[in-house]
Amino acid sequence: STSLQGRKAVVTGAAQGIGKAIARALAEAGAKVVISDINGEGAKAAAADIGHGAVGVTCDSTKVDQVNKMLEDAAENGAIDILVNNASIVPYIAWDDVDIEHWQKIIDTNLTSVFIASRKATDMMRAAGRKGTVLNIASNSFYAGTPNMSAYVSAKGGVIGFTRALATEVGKYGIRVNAVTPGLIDSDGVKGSPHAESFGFVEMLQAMPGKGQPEDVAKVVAFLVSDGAGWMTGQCVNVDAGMIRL
Ligand code: NAD
Ligand code: 4PL
Repeated sequence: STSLQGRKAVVTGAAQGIGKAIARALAEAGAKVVISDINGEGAKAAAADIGHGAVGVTCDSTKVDQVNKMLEDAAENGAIDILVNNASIVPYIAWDDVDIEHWQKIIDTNLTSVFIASRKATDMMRAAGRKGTVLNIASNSFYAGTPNMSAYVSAKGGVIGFTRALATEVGKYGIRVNAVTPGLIDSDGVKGSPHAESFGFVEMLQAMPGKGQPEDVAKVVAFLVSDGAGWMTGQCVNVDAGMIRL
């Protein structure tokens, strides 16, 4: 079934954009959702907008202590059932401007954060004997080698590698680990960035023309974290209107 009734879920970076749409889709499917974001005010506003008992909390996904506490709180003396690692920075930066500071910030925020939350969440699931699931938001830029985001593309490749490895490590406990690779999406972050100028180009490559919306990703995520996808793990599902043909 695709119902998430009674499940406890955490979505990181969910104050806006794709994360917020995922939080809404999980809440509408019956999950109790914690919206975690470095922008705590935005997280609380998103929770109020979504309703269904969603809660917004402040948490920097790069900080081990903050993430561990956020997940302990969300678990309410048990374990969460669903972790969606969505928080990330979506930079637009010419290759000539990519320095070590940029590289390390993006690897930390977009890749190491996924390890930090997955380490804690899967440890808690195992301790509680819970067959939970982790869903990572990667990007089709890993396949396309999209320009002006070299550190980002590298981090997302790392996320896909980690998805495959973690699925193996925790499969014996019944914990599933999957990823999705959205194409360019008209999220809050993209609307206010130079990426918004790229829609014409990516639509030309898509089998189906159109601007990808956060909800297009959220629907697929809601399925992948449900029991309907119970025999899927270690997979990476591409969601980009056919821009990339795997
Ligand atoms: P967005 O910029 O609209 O939202 C990102 C959210 O993450 C923000 O609320 C921000 O506050 C939060 N965040 C950033 N750093 C954080 C940190 N250290 N700790 C906690 N929260 C933090 O982004 P979006 O476009 O909705 O992207 C969401 C996800 O989808 C990201 O993983 C992104 O890489 C991925 N993605 C986006 C696109 C796209 O075109 N928009 C395409 C493919 C993949
Ligand atoms: C194809 O993940 O996958 C722009 C910005 N274009 O963040 C992305 C493509 C962007 C992408 C992405």
